[in-house]
Amino acid sequence: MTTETRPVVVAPSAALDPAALKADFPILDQEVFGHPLVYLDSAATSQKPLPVLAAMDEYYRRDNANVHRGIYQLSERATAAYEGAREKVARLIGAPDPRTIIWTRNATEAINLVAYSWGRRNINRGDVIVLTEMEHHANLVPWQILAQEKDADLEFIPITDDGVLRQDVFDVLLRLKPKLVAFTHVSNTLGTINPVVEMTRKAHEAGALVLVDGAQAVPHLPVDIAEIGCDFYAFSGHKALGPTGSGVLWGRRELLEAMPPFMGGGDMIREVHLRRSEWNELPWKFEAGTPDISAQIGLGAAADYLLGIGMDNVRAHEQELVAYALETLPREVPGIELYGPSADQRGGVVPFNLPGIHPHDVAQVLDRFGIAVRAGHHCTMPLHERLDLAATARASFQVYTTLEDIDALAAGLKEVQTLFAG
Ligand code: C6P
Repeated sequence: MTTETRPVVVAPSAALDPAALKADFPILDQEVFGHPLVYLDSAATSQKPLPVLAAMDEYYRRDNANVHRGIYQLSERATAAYEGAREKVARLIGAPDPRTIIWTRNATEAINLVAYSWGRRNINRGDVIVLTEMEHHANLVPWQILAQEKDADLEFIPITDDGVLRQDVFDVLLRLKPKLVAFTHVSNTLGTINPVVEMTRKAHEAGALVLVDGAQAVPHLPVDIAEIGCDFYAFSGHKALGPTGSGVLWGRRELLEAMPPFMGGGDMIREVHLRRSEWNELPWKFEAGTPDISAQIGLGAAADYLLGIGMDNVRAHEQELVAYALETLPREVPGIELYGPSADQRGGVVPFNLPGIHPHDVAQVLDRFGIAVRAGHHCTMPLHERLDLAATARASFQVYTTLEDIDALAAGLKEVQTLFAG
């Protein structure tokens, strides 16, 4: 039986009802060019549920004051909400100690923090850092800057044509005794879920530290830092149903203790004299200046929301969506090219191309039907080079994505083909 004629077999994920959850996301209840909005760009940023909006609203309406500074009710309430959010996020990723959760603006800042603070102290001339061909620029450029400054070497784990990391080559690269291995948990472009536990174990056996970019993992699957065993884990809040401006670096406590501050200023100090200062304890040593208080409070609410649904249920739902998309799109949209591994090996991301039509044109026409997808290189230019693709279009999912959204995408793509055939 060919892919075209195979019936769609997807088990419904009983524990999660995306149509009901949609009601929690007011932004989704709108029309675009006269069509109901079909939002398929959650890998770029997710939409925000009512509890997140409410938590931020409450902070600004009732508690707005700076944190850790005022000895008065508003500041105490703001501080309690801000620090409480740290505990919620620690629960979401299985971090045993909330003081090892460092607030950042996003995953990019979290990775840069490690590159500047740990990297500048520990990477020397000739040292090797191992990355992969599928990294987002956020987990590539900071290491390029560091390697150029320190005259260190970057090595890359290649991918197969299906977008899976070549573990055999990783094993060979580990013989170079790298100081650091940094890789994404889930690829933002292909959706590949990398074997983080096994890769971390192998890297540690070779004497390397491990940084995992979890920007596309935390929003979509159960993440347990303790089980992964890595040394640093970075992610953005805005992809995990939280607000923009919220992000996290988790680090192993003894490493964070030994690292110098990334930025200097208020709140990150214990004592300041004219010619020297003493640093605050964790996590505040890395949080100079007034933080994005409402954003981190919103992220705490997002963590509660996701935990309330259950990350196993989120993962099961996205697996169902990916399986459905991988079956439906080739059947309904003749000639469509799909990239990436099988549904069981990928998160909620489906990149594609319609031969002969630029993905920007595809996205623009889809927009006229109310369908939002991303088109371009998705901040993974080296990965696109490796796959010999100038660009791709990408549909990406979240808890509120339904099978009907994928049907709408298929119908929209047929319209694109008709338009460009004419
Ligand atoms: N990927 C996408 O559309 P920031 O911008 O710091 O919130 O996230 C950076 C980042 C880091 N790692 C991975 C794996 C990512 O996917 C992203 C962001 C978005 O795919 C925007 S380019």
